[in-house]
Amino acid sequence: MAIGTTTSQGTAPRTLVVGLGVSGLATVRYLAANGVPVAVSDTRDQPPGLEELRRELPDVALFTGGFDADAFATAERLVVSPGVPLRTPIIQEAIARGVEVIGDVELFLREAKAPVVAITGSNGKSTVTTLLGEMAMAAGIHAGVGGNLGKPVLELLDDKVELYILELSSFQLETTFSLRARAAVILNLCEDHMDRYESYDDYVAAKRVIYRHAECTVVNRDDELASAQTEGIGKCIGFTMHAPQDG
Ligand code: UMA
Repeated sequence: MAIGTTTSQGTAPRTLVVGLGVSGLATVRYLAANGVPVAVSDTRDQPPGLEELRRELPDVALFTGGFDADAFATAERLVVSPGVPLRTPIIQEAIARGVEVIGDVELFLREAKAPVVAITGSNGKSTVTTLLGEMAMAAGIHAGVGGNLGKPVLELLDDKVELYILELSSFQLETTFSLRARAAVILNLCEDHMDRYESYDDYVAAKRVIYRHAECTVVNRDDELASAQTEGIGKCIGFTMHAPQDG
């Protein structure tokens, strides 16, 4: 059901936000605040961010109860929420047409001015992210802490922030291309979200994006897959539950 089909901006929205949950709402707010024509599509009739969107940005076109074909057809860019699988046919069609498909983390990285520490893993990533945030605070560093653990990354953007500490899920990493982390870690790997991936290798590959272009990789020496292929990416620091070895 289309419950909004026009915008007050006068032109067809060029950016379509796919999914109106926590990250979708933050994305719409961010784009609207920057004057970018935006529309939203969600498969639910009553997506979680509906009331807030209506209240704050009543002119933003919203298509609910299914992914609206016209809204996708006119979009030049999709900002896809992490919970929406990229294999969704209408998203695959957009990719085939050459439409840019990114996530909120990618938008964030294009704007963030402070270095990023990026944390992923199948388990323990929220704990490590929170702990690192506490350590930064204790060291007097103004840190922005968020991502998959709750606060959407676009809500962290602030010129006063000296260091961003982000928990990133494999879903978020699938739509992230500009990550150049000051330090990146995959804490551990085990089968997770296998309904979303064709194979365990696909899931691992999604996670490994975190190491791409990292200045420093922090690797779990006890986890072969999490620590593999980090040579040549930058400085590498290992951790282990066993007796440490060289490097
Ligand atoms: N939606 C569709 N079609 C679909 C799937 C979803 O329209 O096929 C819509 C839903 O109707 C809903 C919206 O998309 O309105 C929800 O989007 P979302 O699932 O991406 O959830 P958000 O509220 O935006 O929260 C997301 C993360 N959710 C997921 O990755 C599933 C949150 O992680 C994260 O905290 C938040 O962004 C802020 O960054 C949660 C999570 O469960 C905690 N993460 C997984 C995990 O930790 O294992 C990866």
